[in-house]
Amino acid sequence: MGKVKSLIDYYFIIKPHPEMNVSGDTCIILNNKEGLFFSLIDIAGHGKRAYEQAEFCKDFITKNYDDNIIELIEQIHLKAKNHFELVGFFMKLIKHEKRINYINIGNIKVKIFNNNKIHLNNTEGIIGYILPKLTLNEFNFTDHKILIACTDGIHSFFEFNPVIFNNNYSSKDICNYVINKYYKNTDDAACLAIKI
Ligand SMILES: [Mn+2]
Repeated sequence: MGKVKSLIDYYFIIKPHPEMNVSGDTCIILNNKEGLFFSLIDIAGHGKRAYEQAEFCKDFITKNYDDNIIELIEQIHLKAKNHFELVGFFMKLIKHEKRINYINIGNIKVKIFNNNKIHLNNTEGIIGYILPKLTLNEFNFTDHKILIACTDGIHSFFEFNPVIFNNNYSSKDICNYVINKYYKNTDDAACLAIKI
């Protein structure tokens, strides 16, 4: 018998700066033996150059992520240093242990919703410029929750009330809702939603 893959509903939407057709915000999702890995990054600036730097990070993360989030961020920092700067949210979801491990460097907002709302910690710093000593954060969950991560192209007061939508709202619906309601229209924007 083959192993049954646990299905996790996740989705992301990237919206470029209103005067551009490419974005310096991007999302990278990888699936390895330990679980799913998600990263949402926002390169400083926007337009073609930011897009190319984001593509570089996407490629680098895809090739180099080996289950160690701290090591990965330190490697990106060294690659970016003196070239470009970024903020990023990096997390690993180990669903059967009902746990996520994460590091969120800079100003990406990450909120977890069910009946109440929890903000995940941010670590001050800018990858490629100033990186503090990194420690992995842990969040344990007991029941189903909705995680939403947004870059600063989305108003930071974004809200999502699952009671309004009932549980049939997919991660795609949630992303569309957040983008339609809270997109600033002045910068690249990215929204990632995961039903955990
Ligand atoms: Mn931004």
